Amino acid sequence: MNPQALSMRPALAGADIQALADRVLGAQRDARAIPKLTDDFPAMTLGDGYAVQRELLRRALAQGRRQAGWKAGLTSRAKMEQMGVRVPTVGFLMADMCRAEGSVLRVDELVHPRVECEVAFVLARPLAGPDCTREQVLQATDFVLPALEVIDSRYTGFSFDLPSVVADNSSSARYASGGRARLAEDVDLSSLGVVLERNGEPVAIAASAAVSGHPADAVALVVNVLHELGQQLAAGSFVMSGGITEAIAVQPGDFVCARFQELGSVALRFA
Ligand code: OOG
Ligand code: MG
Repeated sequence: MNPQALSMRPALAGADIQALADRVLGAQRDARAIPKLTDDFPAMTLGDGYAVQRELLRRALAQGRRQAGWKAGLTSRAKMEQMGVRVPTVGFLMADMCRAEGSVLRVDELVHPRVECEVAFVLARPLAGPDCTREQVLQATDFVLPALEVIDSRYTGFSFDLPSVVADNSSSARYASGGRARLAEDVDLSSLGVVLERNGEPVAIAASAAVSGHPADAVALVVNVLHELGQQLAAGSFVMSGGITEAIAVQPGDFVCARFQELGSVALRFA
């Protein structure tokens, strides 16, 4: 990887950012994989990745689509090891990416979907960086609830590096929340057990501490990255704190359910 890849300073020209946003959107629209962006743009930095992501968000808002919130990505060791990227990322969530719990998702609208189980936060108050802490997140939180994220890298083989995955909005595709909403102070978010099941079989088991030591730390990370990008979390934001276990691939016919201690369960079906 290029040594500047971790830099938040953009290296590419504005026209390149536009062209890369076109590539990502084309792959999303056609549900077909493309080579990771750094293959053609080896000088691309993390800052360029976020510049592409910001352009994707700008275009979505310009179409009248509504933003629901943000997500953290690559916040657990299981996810970092699975993807070979060891720097957490953020991505945006649009309201039209949300599906009701229990609903049926079409696999052919996506390239190669995978499912993750996550703790989601809904904020009562805005949060801004820098130096946002776990305590500030918990104080600003209205409630927490269990969520499934369906990620779908637009890159061949679900294989990427840091600038490329950030430009792909951290593989965001769909999400669903469900279960039981709880006040953050009523549950110990550092030690909630979760079982991820596919077709009734447990495929991954972990505890919420796998996410940055505490899922609220992952939300603080989102706030601090957004600060670097000149943004903040609005009141009412829906924020996903990142996959607790590794992500699991799904095929038509699969039924995926995450059962959380204290928070209940959330499920999706694939066709
Ligand atoms: C990047 C997105 C990771 C998570 O929860 O860790 C993510 C990927 O693995 O494709 O959403
Ligand atoms: Mg995720």
